[in-house]
Order: sequence, then structure tokens, then C-alpha cells
Amino acid sequence: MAKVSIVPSIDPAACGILDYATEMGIQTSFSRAADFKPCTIGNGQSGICCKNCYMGPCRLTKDGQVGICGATADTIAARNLARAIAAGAAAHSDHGRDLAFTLHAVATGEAQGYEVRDEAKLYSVAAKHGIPTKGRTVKEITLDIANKAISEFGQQRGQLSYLSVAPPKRQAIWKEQGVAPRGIDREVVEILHRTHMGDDQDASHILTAAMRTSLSDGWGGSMWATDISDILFGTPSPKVGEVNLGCLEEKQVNIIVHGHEPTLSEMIVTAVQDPELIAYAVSKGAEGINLAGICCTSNEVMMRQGIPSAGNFLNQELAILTGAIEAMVVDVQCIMQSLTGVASHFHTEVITTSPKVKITGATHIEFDEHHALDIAKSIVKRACDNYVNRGETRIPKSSAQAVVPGFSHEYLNYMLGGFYRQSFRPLNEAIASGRIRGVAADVGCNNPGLTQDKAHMDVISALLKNDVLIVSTGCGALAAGKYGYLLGEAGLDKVGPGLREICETIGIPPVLHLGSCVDNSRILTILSQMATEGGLGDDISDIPAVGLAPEWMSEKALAIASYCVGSGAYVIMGVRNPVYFSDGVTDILSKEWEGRFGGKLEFVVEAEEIVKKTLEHIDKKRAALKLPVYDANHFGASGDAATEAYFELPLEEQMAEMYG
Ligand code: NFS
Ligand code: SF4
Repeated sequence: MAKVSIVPSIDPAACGILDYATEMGIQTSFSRAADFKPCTIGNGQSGICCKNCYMGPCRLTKDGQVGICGATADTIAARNLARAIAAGAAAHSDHGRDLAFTLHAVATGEAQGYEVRDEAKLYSVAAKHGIPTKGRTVKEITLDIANKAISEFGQQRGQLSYLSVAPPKRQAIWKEQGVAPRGIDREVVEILHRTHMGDDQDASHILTAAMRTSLSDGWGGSMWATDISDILFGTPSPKVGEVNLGCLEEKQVNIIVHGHEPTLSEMIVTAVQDPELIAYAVSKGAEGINLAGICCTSNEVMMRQGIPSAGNFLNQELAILTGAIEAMVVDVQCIMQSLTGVASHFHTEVITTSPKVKITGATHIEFDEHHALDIAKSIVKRACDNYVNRGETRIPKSSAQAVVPGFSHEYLNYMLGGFYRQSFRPLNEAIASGRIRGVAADVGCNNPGLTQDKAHMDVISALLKNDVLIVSTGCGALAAGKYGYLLGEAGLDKVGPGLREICETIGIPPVLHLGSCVDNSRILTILSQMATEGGLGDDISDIPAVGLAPEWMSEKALAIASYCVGSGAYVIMGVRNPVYFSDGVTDILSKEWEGRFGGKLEFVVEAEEIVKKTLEHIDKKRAALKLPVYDANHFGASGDAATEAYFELPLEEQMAEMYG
């Protein structure tokens, strides 16, 4: 087995575990990525491939070449991209649908263990959708919200209800450009239809439909997912948590929840606190039960319950390689099939729980919200039973990094303005004065084709030094957490003085953890409020802000990028341009979309270039708003004054410290 050729991770904890995997001959996504030669046609670098009908597949590798049916490179690139966006939107939205059904079951008293935990959020969501609340019971309002959400998935005409939350100017653009989504499922289905052989064959026209589909995710499925999760489990507010493999416990039963939906994981949080189950764990020789998360499930339970996170996407195999996991409980999305292979070398039991996901070799215990607590308890008990089978462990204990996650739109409003005059004005003013140069959202995945977390941290650290406030979700947020950027005081030595002053005054870390990937909808809500608050124009596209996904890998990331562009944002994705072979489509995403939506999508590989383009865009937007030119020295010496690196010691020295 080839040793990983690029540095696999900037995280010494990950590198140490990967050395062990190499030694033991255990394959991981890191080693496979190093062994693989990615298909250059599939990734758009040297051609483009269509397999939408069985006259093909058609591989176009030369200029001017067309498929058997005559489809051009532009058409094929647009169709492939549109299908990826539809798949990503479907994943987010289906997650939202399941939450809507859980909410419905709560309203009808059929959901064991669940309740409305956040009535204030219930009322505010009702108000957004015109659902009356006066003189009505919580149950009645809950039922109406659940039914409204469920109806939006199957809605055929009109437009999605959340669109009215956007700035009026944005709503007008959607109408004018014909991209206001009519219903959630309808938009996804229409992309599958349009990209079937012999349908829509105009790249721009295909991508306009894809834009509408992505908006049905951001302002539909994902927004419902976020709001219903808040109603059921509480709107996040800052918590103290911990990130990285070091959060695993040597002498306790370790259970990992991995995937995306908070429904079962929240019940497991309840179950691990059950005194009877704790006593059961003790009877098996453990000192207790330790629950940790991976990926977006981790973000969900960390920001609401302070449950530690074992890390982001590329940490899933590494967690099992510690030898310390009794059960890895997975639901949907971003779960590698390799988990069962890695687990076969250890005692770890991989448990699938979603009716939609089975993995050969894993135990399937199907989740049902009507008996959620019973199911959660039986899973926890199984993990305790497995503790006696544990062998040698290698937990990089010192890698555990303290974090403060859980900044919701609601909490920022309260934090900036106080309870009685909630507002975003202080933030807008800080940007207008130039103390904060602008805002960047660093989001998205890890990708084993790159060094884990490096692009995230190169981008984040450089932007912070330039007084750019960062908001973050998904695996990007967990990366920021690992290197100390999600901490109040501690993170501030890495920040330019203007931004630092604001962070100190308001009491926030320089990187604000806003949750999971479906919670990118929170970013839309925040941007909408910033646009309507005054001082930064009157549309999202006026705000000096940029969206970044430097290590993306999933189709969901493409859906998010598109709806952000459609909402007016400039989005830069790293890794590679999947439509590289088609200049036509590359131009539609950047130039044509900018003209129509005020936002654009570009693919930029180098972190340095991403930073440069981000700052240029922020400064361009500042100039358009006639704000003072950003001056690094105005509020003290920015830039070099901040700490240079995200690490104080070189990687090898940190690895040596961690694993002795
Ligand atoms: Ni987002 Fe969450 Fe991570 Fe990427 Fe996957 S966990 S939904 S897709 S890998 S950020
Ligand atoms: Fe080839 Fe056209 Fe069929 Fe695609 S749709 S596989 S380009 S014949």
C-alpha cells in the first residue's frame, strides 16, 4: 500500500493515526486518494463525459467534439452540474422533510421523547409564514407549522413562503429572472426531467433551472431543517465544547454519532445521561459513557448540547483507528462505506439507523421517531456490551481543543443589540467604519485530494489578519475549532486589531460557529437582516461579503454555492473547476450569473489566490457603498502584527508530543 504522498493533514493527531494505519496495512481514504489517479475527464480537466443515455457514454476530449446525439461540451457540462446541484438540494431538503414529519408527530403526541423546546422560535417561525398564534395552543401552532412545511415539499404552484424573508430587492430579482422556486420537490424533479436525453439543451437555460432548484434548498428545505431543529431542540446559543480525537475517553464507553440529522442523536444524548445506562456501563468495567460527534451531526449536538466533536469529514475513519470506539452510529450523508472495513480490524460496531441507508457489513437498527428513546437506549446498551471487547487504544489526548460554538442569527441579534433593542446595527457600523473590512463565510468539507484542513486554515488565518470577520459551518467550522479559532480570548491573538477590538467589545470569537451545512440558511437570514438594517446597501449583493468552500467534495456544496450566488453572494470554491472543459459554462457561472443575480461562482485552487480575490471583492463592494477605504493601520497595525501561523510548533514536533 502506497504511503500517503501529500502531507495528509495539518493536524498532528490525524498524521499520527495515519502512520499507525500505514504500519498496520489498513487502508483509509487518505491512502486510497494517494493511490488513485482521478479520472481527468470526470473532473473536467481534460474532457467531459455524458452518460445520460445508453447510446453513450460519450467522452468529449477534443475542442468542438459532440456526443452521439450532438450534445455539446457546454450542454453536457451544464447538465452534469445541474444534476449535482439537484442531488445536493435533494439531500438537504429530504433532511428538512424528515424533521417536518417529526414535528408533526410531536404535534399529534406520537413522538416519544420529543417536545417543543423553544416556544419563542415556534412563534417567530409561525410569524414568518403568516400562521396565527393569538389565543392558540402550542400544539395547534406546531401542527400548523408542520403541515405548512410538509405542504411546501409537494407544492406545485406559487412560490416558497420563506422567500418573503429576503430583502425586497432580492425578491424582485428572483421574480424577474424566473428563479423563484415553486415547490421543493418540483424543482428537483424538473432538473432530472430537463437533463434526460433529448430535453433542455441550452446551457444557460439548464443552469437557470438549476439555480431555481438550489434556491428551493437554501430558502426551502434547508431553512425548514434549521428552523424546525431549533423549535424541537432549542435555538443554539454559545456553549463550551471540545473538538478533535482527543475528546475520546480512555476509560469510558465511547459512542460516536455521525451523519446529519439531529433527531436520533438528540435522543442518544438523552440516553447516555440515563443513570441506569451509566450504571450498566460501569458494570462492564467502564467509568462511564462518552458521546462524541463527527461531521454535521456533531455540529448539531455540539452547538445545542455542548457534546464534544471527534472532528470533521476526514476524521471518521481515524476515530475508529484509535481503537477506542464501541459504536459508531450513522444516519445519512457523508458516511464512507470504508467504515465497516476499518472497523473490521477493531471491536467497533458500525450501526446504520436511517431507513434510507444500509451499509453492507454494518448492523442496522432502524430509527423511528415514534419510539426514539427506546431505540437510542438499546443502541447505548449495545455499545456498553461491546466495551469488554476493546483492545489497545491510541487516543491523541492533547489534541482536544476547547471551542465556543453555537452562534445563531437570534443570538447575534441579542448579543449585538441587547434583549430590548435586538439589532445588527453595531456589526453594520463596524463594517462601515472599516474596523471590520468585510465578512467571509468559510464552509464545506474536507477532501483527501488536499492536505486536510490546510486550505481552510490558510484562508481563515489570512483573512482574520486582514480584519475580515469569519462565519463558519459544517466541516470548515470543525477545522477552525481544531486550531483554536472558535475560542473567545484565545483566538484573538491571531486577528487584526480592528476586528480584535470589535470581538473584544461584543465578546465573540473571531470565527463564529453557525452550525451544520443546512444551517448555511442562517447565513442567508443574517445577510438579509444586514441588508435591511441600513448602512450597507439594500440587497445581499451590496454587502462586502464572500462565501468560501476551499476543500469541498460533496454535491451539497454545489447546491449551497449556487443558492448563495442566487442570493447575491460571490462564492469561491477550491479543489478544482468541475466544468473546466467548458469555457461556456465557466463563463455562465461567473459572468452571466453576476449580471443576472449580482453574485458569481468561481473555482480557485490556491488558497493565496482565494484570499486575494476575497479581499479584492470586499474592497470593491466597500467602494461601491462609498465606505472609507480599508486602512490596515487606521485602528492599529493590522496584518503582520497578528500571529503568523496557526501553529506555534512544527507538525513533527507536535506529533511527537502527542503520541510520545
Ligand atoms: Ni457539509 Fe455536513 Fe462535512 Fe461536507 Fe459533509 S459533513 S453537510 S457535505 S463533508 S461539510
Ligand atoms: Fe451521448 Fe447524448 Fe446520450 Fe449523452 S445524451 S450519452 S451525449 S448520446
